[in-house]
Amino acid sequence: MKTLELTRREAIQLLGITGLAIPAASLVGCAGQSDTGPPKSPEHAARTFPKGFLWGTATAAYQIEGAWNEDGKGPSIWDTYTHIKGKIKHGDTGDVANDHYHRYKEDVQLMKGLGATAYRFSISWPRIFPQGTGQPNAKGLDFYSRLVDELVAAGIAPFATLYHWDLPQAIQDKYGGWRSRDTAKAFADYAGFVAEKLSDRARHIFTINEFRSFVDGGYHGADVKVGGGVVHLEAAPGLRLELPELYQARHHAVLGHGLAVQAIRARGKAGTQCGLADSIHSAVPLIASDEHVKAATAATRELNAEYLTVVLEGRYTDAYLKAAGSAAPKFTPEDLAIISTPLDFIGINVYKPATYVLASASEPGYQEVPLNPSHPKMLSPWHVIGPEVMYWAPKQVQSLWNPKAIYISENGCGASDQVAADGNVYDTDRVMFLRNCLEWLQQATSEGVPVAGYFLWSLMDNFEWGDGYGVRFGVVHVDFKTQKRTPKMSARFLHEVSARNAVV
Ligand code: GBH
Repeated sequence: MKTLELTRREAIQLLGITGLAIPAASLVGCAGQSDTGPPKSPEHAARTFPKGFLWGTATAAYQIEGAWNEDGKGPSIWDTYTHIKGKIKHGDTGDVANDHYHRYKEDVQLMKGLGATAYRFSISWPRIFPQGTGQPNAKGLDFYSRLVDELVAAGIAPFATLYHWDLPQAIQDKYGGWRSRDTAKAFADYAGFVAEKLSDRARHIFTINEFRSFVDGGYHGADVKVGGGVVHLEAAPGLRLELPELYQARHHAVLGHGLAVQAIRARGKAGTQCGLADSIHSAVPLIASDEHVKAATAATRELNAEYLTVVLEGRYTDAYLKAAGSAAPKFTPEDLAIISTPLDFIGINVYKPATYVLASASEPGYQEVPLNPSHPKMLSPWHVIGPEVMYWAPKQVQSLWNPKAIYISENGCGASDQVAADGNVYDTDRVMFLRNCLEWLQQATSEGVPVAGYFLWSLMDNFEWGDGYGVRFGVVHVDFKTQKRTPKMSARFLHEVSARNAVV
């Protein structure tokens, strides 16, 4: 059934009543709907999300906390990296960032003001273990403990991420970071410690955020073709290793995830929900008919072979190992069993389609469709617009791996927001982007895809890695000179969505 929205005049014509003054209210009554607004079709009414669906925002420690060397925190590889001249636009660093370390109470109130029911934040490993391993730093743990208490008191469910890229510099120095299995083991020890201390209140834990970004970006670097342009990807520690070492680092990262899950289960409070947050590479069918939909799902499985697929299936795909050739990672069957330790949920960060595909008669059964150079983008040069991925990504996760629960652990967009003369921030592009994404997500949940919550990236403008403070992702504007926070129009939008549990 097609959505039928009538203007008052059309309704009058349809009813064949002309020349009569009919009060608007009685027209609404004709459609048998509520007493305000235009008539609503059943589809309209069904723009709701499942009962208990969580609405939240997401952030990461290095991007907002600041206080980079306070209260006994050890340096992370991002502290080192941003302090190298020329690495970050405008020489920006996360030294102060949003000063969230000191302003967390105010920031939790901001979340409350958004009507948020959940919050995804990350924990800085070197705040808790300044040397990466060994003696914990009580003051570091205390910060997160106070944050979690504050969230719980505000009725906001804390979702903690253990690793959002800020590896202790000591671990980089001692072990060469993710080049070594020792890093995976140290990560598990840290994960178990945090679970023991916080999982009585933080009932959901994400191990690792976006393997590809910090492993491929940090150990190899890449130039990615996007539409007509090329995006240069680099992350701390900014190494340029050969392929065999890259493949091995990838393996150690998923191994670290698996070991951490086991440590959380062993030391966390019973019933702690454990998963990961990965930026799934979802292949979107250019044409949504059966053969292309099937081909796209197969493509998504292959495009995630080194991360999600091995975590959820316990094996590297044949095509992945074949393509790697002599660079393929070295691993044991025991490694694979650890890596694929069952999870309670899967978090997917969804910003854009990885690619569009069509079915193909030749191997591997699908063909990537080159992106038209004129395909529209949001502000970030990588941010190709394709909101239908918010339907296909969770749908494909369900059909490939059938998890108990899926979270959209990130979705959002960068913009160049400014405070207008009237004090408002009119981020119309962000509201447009978010609404389109949520329309598609709602279609997925209405078809029974088990998405349990949505985290908007980000609560507030923050340190956007290599782009510094120039690209703003927040629904709250931050003036980095004064630390003044100003909710944008998108904050108002999120509040409405959360209050109604529906697309608005
Ligand atoms: C997230 O990554 C991060 O988790 C978060 O910290 C960050 O602030 C936020 O998004 C905004 O960037 O290969 O064409 O995709 C976003 C996902 C994945 C986007 C890698 C950039 C590189 C270009 N990122 N992607 S492409």
